[in-house]
Order: sequence, then structure tokens, then C-alpha cells
Amino acid sequence: MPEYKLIYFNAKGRAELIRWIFAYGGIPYTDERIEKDDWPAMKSTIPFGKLPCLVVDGKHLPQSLAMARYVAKQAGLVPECSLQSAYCDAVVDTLTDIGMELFKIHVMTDEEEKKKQYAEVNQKTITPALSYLNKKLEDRQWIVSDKITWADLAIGIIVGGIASRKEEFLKPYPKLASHVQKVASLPKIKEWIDKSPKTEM
Ligand SMILES: N[C@@H](CCC(=O)N[C@@H](CS)C(=O)NCC(=O)O)C(=O)O
Repeated sequence: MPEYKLIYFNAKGRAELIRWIFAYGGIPYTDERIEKDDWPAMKSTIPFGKLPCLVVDGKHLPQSLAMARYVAKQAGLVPECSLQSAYCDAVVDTLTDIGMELFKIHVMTDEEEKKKQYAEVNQKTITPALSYLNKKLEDRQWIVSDKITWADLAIGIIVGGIASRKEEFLKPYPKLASHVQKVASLPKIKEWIDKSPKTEM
């Protein structure tokens, strides 16, 4: 098995999905969390100058979703069927888009503008996506195939993460809410949640 090192800040952010996939697969890796103050000196040593970065046997892999997809393959969380695999990508990309939109609103300072922006994002992006996922989960156990995939873990970490900060976020989506709970209760995921560093973001 290759030697893995995941480099990121001491935050969940763009690294936590990869950490969940490592945890689910029982794949050993070094979870290197750097101090923000050390980043400027380190930036030029990291390809593309962004974190997270996954080091695989000394080779640097950039882009969090490329890393997540790669580790998911090692963990058996990517379907063999190319179309199902593309559906996993579509679910993860959709949730990542929502996460990014909400982060942009989170850092805004004007409370009125925040409310306005949230209402717009909720109507145009969140409602169509979460309604679709909620409906899919009415007649299936896992979001893409009859087996768990990394898209289910993405629901757990991204949707679960938003819901933990935003009361009532999942109220209109009961199936999705139970899916989040189901994923968080998987023994290896639960173990990781219980032992992982508690961070604000
Ligand atoms: N699309 C990239 C974005 C990476 C990114 O923007 N990383 C931020 C932290 S979340 C970063 O490295 N910021 C420090 C910098 O740009 O110097 C990914 O998903 O990995």
C-alpha cells in the first residue's frame, strides 16, 4: 500500500471528506495539520500553491476532489460502472457548489444582505438539489447504487456540516436527514468523528 500524507490546515474545510474516506477504508495516512503562520513559507513548495495536498509515496497530488476520488477508489467507494461513478462525481460537485455558495455568504458582514443572498441561493441552488437527493433516498438505501459510495460520505460531511450550523436546514428533507445520521453512525466514521480534532470550521 502506498504511503499517504494529507497536508491541510487544522480545519475540516476541503480535507474532511478525504479524511472520512481514509477512515471508512481503514487506510493508514499521516494527517498533517499545519499552522496558518507556517503556510506562506511552505506555499511555494506545494504544486499549485494550495491546500489540501495529498502526498502519495512522495508525489504531490493537488485538488481536493481529485484526491477524494483517488482515495475513494482505494477504499472501494467508487462504482465499477462509469455512469454510476459519474453520478457520484455529480452529487459531490453539487454539494461542493452549495458549500462554496454558503461559505461566501458566511463571511459577509451585512446581516440584511446575508439574509437576501441566502434566500436566493436557497431558492435557486439548495432547494432543487436537496429535494432531488431527498426524493432519490425514498426508494433506495444509498444515493447512487445499491452499495455505499463516496457520494454518501459527501452527503454525511457536507450536508451534515451545514445542518450542524444551521437549525432547521434539513427539516424539509427528512430522508436526507436520516441519511446524514446513517452515514455518521457507520462504525469507522463514528470512530473518526469521536477522535478527530474539534475545530471551528
Ligand atoms: N480547488 C482547490 C481549492 C484549494 C484552496 O482554495 N485552498 C485554500 C484553503 S481551503 C488555500 O490553499 N488557501 C491558501 C492560499 O491560497 O494560499 C481544491 O479543492 O483543492
